[in-house]
Amino acid sequence: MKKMGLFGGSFEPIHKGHVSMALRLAKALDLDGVVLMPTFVPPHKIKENMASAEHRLAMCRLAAEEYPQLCVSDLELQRGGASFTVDTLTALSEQYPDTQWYLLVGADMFTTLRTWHRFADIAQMAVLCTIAREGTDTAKLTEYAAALHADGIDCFVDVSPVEPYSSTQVRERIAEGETVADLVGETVDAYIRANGLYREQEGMQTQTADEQFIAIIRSRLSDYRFRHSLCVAQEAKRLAERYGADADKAYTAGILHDIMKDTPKEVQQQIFAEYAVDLDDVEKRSTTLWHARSGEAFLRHVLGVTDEEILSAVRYHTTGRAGMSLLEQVLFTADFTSADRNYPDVDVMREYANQSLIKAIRYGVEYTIRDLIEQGRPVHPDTLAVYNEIVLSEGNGGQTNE
Ligand code: DGI
Ligand code: FE
Ligand code: FE
Repeated sequence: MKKMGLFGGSFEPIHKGHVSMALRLAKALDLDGVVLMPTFVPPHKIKENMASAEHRLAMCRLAAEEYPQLCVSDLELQRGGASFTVDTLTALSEQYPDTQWYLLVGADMFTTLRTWHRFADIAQMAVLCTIAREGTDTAKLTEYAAALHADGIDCFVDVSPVEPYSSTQVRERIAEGETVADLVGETVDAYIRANGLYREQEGMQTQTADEQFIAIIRSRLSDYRFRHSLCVAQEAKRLAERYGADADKAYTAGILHDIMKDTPKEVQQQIFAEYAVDLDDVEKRSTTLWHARSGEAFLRHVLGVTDEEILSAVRYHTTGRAGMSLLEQVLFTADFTSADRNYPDVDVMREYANQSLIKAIRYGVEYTIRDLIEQGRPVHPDTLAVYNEIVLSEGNGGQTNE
């Protein structure tokens, strides 16, 4: 009969402490080998700079390479989802008949074994083993083992500690730019470096473009305006889905549309000068219109946004224009109907937005024009052009003519 150890763990990453434990067990119990079993890590537990299952597996294989006693199984990773130890032992027993299994668990986990799923079956299929780490309460360990023995359960406890390394320590040192070859060995260290694993920048690079844009507007906008932008993004996405526009672009345009809204006038003027943005007469007078023009220029020239559809949606989000694209219509409307809006007839506007974008845009434009007239402010020609376009095309702007 063969004697095999089973050592499961997230191995994130595997380090010399793990290897020492496996080798110590193999030697102490004269095992034929030890199977290292990287476990599935549930998605909600994966932090930004964690390595993928493939990387964890590859590092285990590298660590095991120089020791003939060690091998690596991807059984639990293949299974996906969380695995119970009892299922893994059952599968291994089928795969390797005539084998006595020795289950190696960390000292901290050992004293919880009785609570494991189908513990009695685990104890039937394997001898329960653990090895102390520096700092382990060994008295507690031997006491727990004695109680198991008293119940007729086979176990093995080695109280002379292995190196006190931990995966957390390895990741922290890498994040601080320090070398970890002494903790994980040369080959694993080389693998980590070659793949840029566990570095803080790695997490940054995996940020999506939208996440980066959100971080940028967060730093440029007030709490109120930031929240508004996220609400507009959400609403633009919803309207895009409803009306068949590109939902991803709508979301991005929503995040970005007011990016210059809280930027001082002098800074916006600099942008106009630097990027040769020509303002027309109404725009020159109405500083409330500036953020759409400076926003477009900032996105194009500073942030390097190249998508012309997004750029023009931002440019025309305040005034609208005749012949608006679908994306422009979606953003223009979302700016009126986003969840944060609470002007008196927002409900009417939302109802219209669900009926037709044109209906909503008309209502919004009429509202704006009326408001501007009341305040004696100029109406931008593009805004008048949208109004006229809709009224003329619907043919029901009141009476035909005089
Ligand atoms: O940036 P938001 O507050 O989310 O909304 P917005 O970009 O629609 O800006 C609204 C402001 O812009 C509001 O003060 C009215 C003004 N505005 C909208 N259309 C026109 C306008 N101002 C002028 N002068 N002419 C317009 O046609
Ligand atoms: Fe705006
Ligand atoms: Fe807005």
